[in-house]
Amino acid sequence: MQTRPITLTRRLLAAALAAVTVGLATHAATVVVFFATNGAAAINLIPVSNYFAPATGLLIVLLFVAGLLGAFRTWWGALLAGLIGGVGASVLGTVIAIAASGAPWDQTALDYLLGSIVGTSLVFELAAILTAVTIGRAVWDRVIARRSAPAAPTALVRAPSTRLAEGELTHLERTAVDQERADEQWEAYVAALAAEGFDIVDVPAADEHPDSVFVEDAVVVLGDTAIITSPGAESRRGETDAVRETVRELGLTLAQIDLPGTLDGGDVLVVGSTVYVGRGGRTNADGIRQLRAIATPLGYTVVAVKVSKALHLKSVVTALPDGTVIGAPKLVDNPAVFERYLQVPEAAGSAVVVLGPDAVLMSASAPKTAALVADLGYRVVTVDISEFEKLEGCVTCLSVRIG
Ligand code: CIR
Repeated sequence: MQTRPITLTRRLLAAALAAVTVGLATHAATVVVFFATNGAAAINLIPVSNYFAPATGLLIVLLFVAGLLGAFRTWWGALLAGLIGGVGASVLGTVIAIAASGAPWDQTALDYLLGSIVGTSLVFELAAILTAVTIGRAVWDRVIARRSAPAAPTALVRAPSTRLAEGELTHLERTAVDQERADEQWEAYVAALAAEGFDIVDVPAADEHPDSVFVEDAVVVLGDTAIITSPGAESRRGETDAVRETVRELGLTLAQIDLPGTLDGGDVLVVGSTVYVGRGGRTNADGIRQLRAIATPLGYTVVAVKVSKALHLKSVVTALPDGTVIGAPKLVDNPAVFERYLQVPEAAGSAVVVLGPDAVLMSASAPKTAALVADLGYRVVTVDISEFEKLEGCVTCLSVRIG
C-alpha cells in the first residue's frame, strides 16, 4: 500500500501526543500502584504524585525527543525509548530532588540515588516501558495514520529557471528556447499531473540553476527513502540543496550519494524491486556502488546497465505500469538486460510517467508510440514539452513521484 509522506508538523504532533500520553499514563500507573500497595490511604495520593511529578515532566521531554527520532515507529524503538526515558527521568528526578534538599553529594546521596533506580522508581520505569510500547505506539500510529487509507501520490516539481535556455547540452545542437512557452508548457504539465490526482509539491525555483526544472535528476525516491543525488554535471551540483530541504519537510528518510560518486536521477529506473541504473556520462561506478549500498538493505536489487548513446538511461527506456520496459529505437545499448522489453517507434516515446495502473503521461511529440501504448489498453495523456526537449529533457525528468 502506498503511504502519504509524513510532514514535519505531523511528526511533531505525533511525538508530542505520544510523549504526553505515555508520561501521564506512567504517572497515573505509578501513583495507583503506590496507593494500592500502601494500604489505599487517600492521604498518600498527593505526596506520591508530587514526588513523581518532576520525573514525569522529564520523561515527557525525553520521549518527545525519542519520538522525533522515530522511536514509536517500531515496538523495539518504543521499548528502548521507554527504558531510557524511564530510567533517565527517574535518575534526573532524584538528582534534582537531592540537589533541592540541599543534601551534600556524598556516599549517602549516591546510595539513595541507586536505591531509587532499583527500588522506589522501579514501578515508574516499568510503567514507562509498558506504556511506551502499547499506548505510545498506538497514539503515534493514530496521528501518523500510516496504516489507514491509501494516500494520493505526490509529484515533486520545480518551476523553470529564467535562465532555462542556458541549460546543459550533450547530444543536441543548441536551438533557441522560448522561455514564455516553456513556462506555459510546464504549467500545463503540472496541471495534467494534478488532474490525475497527484498532490503537487513545489521545490522553490532557482534562477541560478538553468537545468533545475529537471528535478528528477536531483533525487531518487525508493519507498519512504529519498536519495539525494550527486549530479554528474558540475553546473547542476547546487540543485540538490533545496530538493533536500523539500523532501525533508515531507518526512522522507534521507540518504545521499557523495562525490567522487556521481549519479543523476535520470539514470535510475525502478521496475518493481529492481533498480536499473545507467552507467553513462553522468553516473559513475562509485555513484552506482553507493546507490547499491543504500538500496539493497531496502529490499531492491540494483542492476547496472551501460548507457553510451544518450544522456540518461531514462532518455531511452522507461516502464509501462505492468513493468514492460519500453525503449527507443537504436539508442538502447543492450535491450536483453530487461526482462520484458518492447521497442517503440519514436525516441521521445520511450519516456512515460506512470499515472496509475492503467494510465501514462507521454510527450505529444511521439504520436505513433502514444497510439501503440493506447492499443495495449492504456489511457494515454499527452503534454507538449517541446521547449524542454530542446534541452534533452523528457516527461519523466520534470517530476518525481512520491508514494
Ligand atoms: C542536462 O543536460 O542535464 C539537462 N539539460 C537535461 C536533463 C534531463 N534530465 C533527464 O532526462 N532526467
